[in-house]
Amino acid sequence: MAKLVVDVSGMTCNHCVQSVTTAVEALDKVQSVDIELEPKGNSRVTITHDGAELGDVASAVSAEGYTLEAVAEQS
Ligand SMILES: [Cu+2]
Repeated sequence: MAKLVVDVSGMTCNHCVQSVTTAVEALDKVQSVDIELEPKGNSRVTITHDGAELGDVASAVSAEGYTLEAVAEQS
């Protein structure tokens, strides 16, 4: 299982967390999503996956109205 950690801007509350979790978990090859909400900055999104594409994650995040700002860790 691989891990992808990204920083996402624009998330302010648990509704945002739920939206992003649902959207990213719906992607192919994503096992689980864990989000550390940081309402005043970038929230940290940890994705456990089995070959998911970074571009697909970025698209899912932006489709919900948020922005993938940076990749913090990829393994
Ligand atoms: Cu919100």
